[in-house]
Order: sequence, then C-alpha cells, then structure tokens
Amino acid sequence: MKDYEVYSSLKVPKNSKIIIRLDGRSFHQLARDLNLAKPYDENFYKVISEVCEDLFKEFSPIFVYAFSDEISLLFDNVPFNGRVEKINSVIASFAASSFVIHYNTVFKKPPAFDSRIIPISDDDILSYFKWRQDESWRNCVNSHGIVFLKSKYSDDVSNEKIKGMNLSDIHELLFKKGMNLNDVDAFKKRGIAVYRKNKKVVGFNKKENKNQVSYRSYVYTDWQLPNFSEEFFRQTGVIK
Ligand SMILES: Nc1nc2c(ncn2[C@@H]2O[C@H](COP(=O)(O)OP(=O)(O)O)[C@@H](O)[C@H]2O)c(=O)[nH]1
Ligand SMILES: [Mg+2]
Repeated sequence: MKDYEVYSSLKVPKNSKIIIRLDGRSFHQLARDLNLAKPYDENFYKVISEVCEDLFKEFSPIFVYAFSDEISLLFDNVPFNGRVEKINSVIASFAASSFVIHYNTVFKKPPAFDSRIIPISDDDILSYFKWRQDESWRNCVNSHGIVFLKSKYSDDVSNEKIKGMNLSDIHELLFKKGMNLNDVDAFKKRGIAVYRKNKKVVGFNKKENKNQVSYRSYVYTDWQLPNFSEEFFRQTGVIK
C-alpha cells in the first residue's frame, strides 16, 4: 500500500535555500467574523507576530517576515529532510494552531493557512523580501484608501472609485484630507520580522579576575523595520 503514496518522495532541490510562504485562508471572512478593526487591527497583528515567534522557535528559519495574513520563512537548513509534503503540511498546521492558541477567542470556522515552497538562491533573497514589502505598502495605501472612501460613499461606489486610482492618487487624496500615510506606524507600512540579534553580556572571569564580554543571540521581533536593503540583510546576518 505504501506504493500509493506517490508524492511522499517529492523533495526540494538539494543545497538550495527555501522560502515557505503561508497565507491565511479566507481571512477576509475571518476578519468579518472577528469584527477586526479597519484598516489595521493591532491585536490581529500582535497574534500574527506571536505565530511568527512560535514558528521561529520551533523550526529555526533564519528570517521570518509577515504582513496582513501572510508569513514568509527563509531557511538555510531545510527542515524535514526537504520532504515537500511534510514541510507544507506541518508548518501550515502548526501556524494555524498557534494562531488559535494566541487568539484565544471563539471562531466561526477553524482558521487555516495554505503553504508553498519557493527554492531561492542567495542573489534573490533581497528581491524576494523587497517584493513582499512592496506588497505590504500597496496593502497599506489601498486599505487606508478604501476605509476613507467608504466613510464618504457607498461600498459599491468606493470599490469602483478605488479601482481607477493608483497608489499616488490614493496617497494624494488622503494627504488633502489631512492624513499623511508616511506618518502611520512602521509595521503597517513595512510589515514585521523575526530574526536573531546579538546582545552583549558582561560576565566576571574569576580566574583572570576581570570582566569579560561575550555575545548571546536572542529572538527579536522587529516592529520598526526599515525598507529592506542589502545592508539590512547583512546586518541581520541573513546575507553573508
Ligand atoms: N479588518 C482587517 N482585515 C485584515 C487585517 N489584516 C488582514 N485582513 C484581511 O485579510 C485579508 C487578506 O488578504 P487575502 O489573503 O488576499 O484574502 P483571503 O483570501 O480572504 O485570505 C484582507 O483582504 C483583509 O480582509 C486587519 O488588520 N484588519
Ligand atoms: Mg489570505
């Protein structure tokens, strides 16, 4: 019967780094069911950050990036011996369970995430995360834009109006109404990330009778991300 498990030997390419991207399933509906604040619900983001931390601690990726309902995890050591079915199913279900535990509410439907694997070369890591961060910014502008339009017009008219506007049109419209999108919280514009940071530890070396400095790494959740750059990824040790 084992022969029927035809996908079980599917593996990611050897020696490749991978990104796993999770996306909340029908979170538009979940946001309605839970009555999430629009455009940004701070508690929802707090829960997503806790899911990222759980994923980081459990599976040891080197970098996790999230905005809205999507989470990207970068691995240099591919988990589960590269087995595609294992990676996708375990990481997506772990994320959903973590989400439920941290949300601590009654859901109308069990939340779920889909998962995909993206083999990536070192040269493309920066472009990948820039691409997702650009999407975070688009999401920020659009969601603020639609909330504003819906405060003035019907849902249908607002949806129609926003379709005909590009990002700078929306930015301009909000600016004229007294809202500068550049001033909104960093996590709303640029998302959040989890990675390791080093902290300085000063200990006393009895033998040598002097203070000794060492560095210990800890898991850090960054709510104040800059625009991604090569410098940022070098500083965080993601790119060598
Ligand atoms: N109200 C609210 N909704 C959010 C927030 N973050 C994510 N969402 C919802 O999650 C959806 C995520 O987009 P997408 O994955 O394309 O939609 P899905 O297919 O329904 O999961 C958005 O369209 C929003 O409806 C938030 O902070 N507040
Ligand atoms: Mg989704």
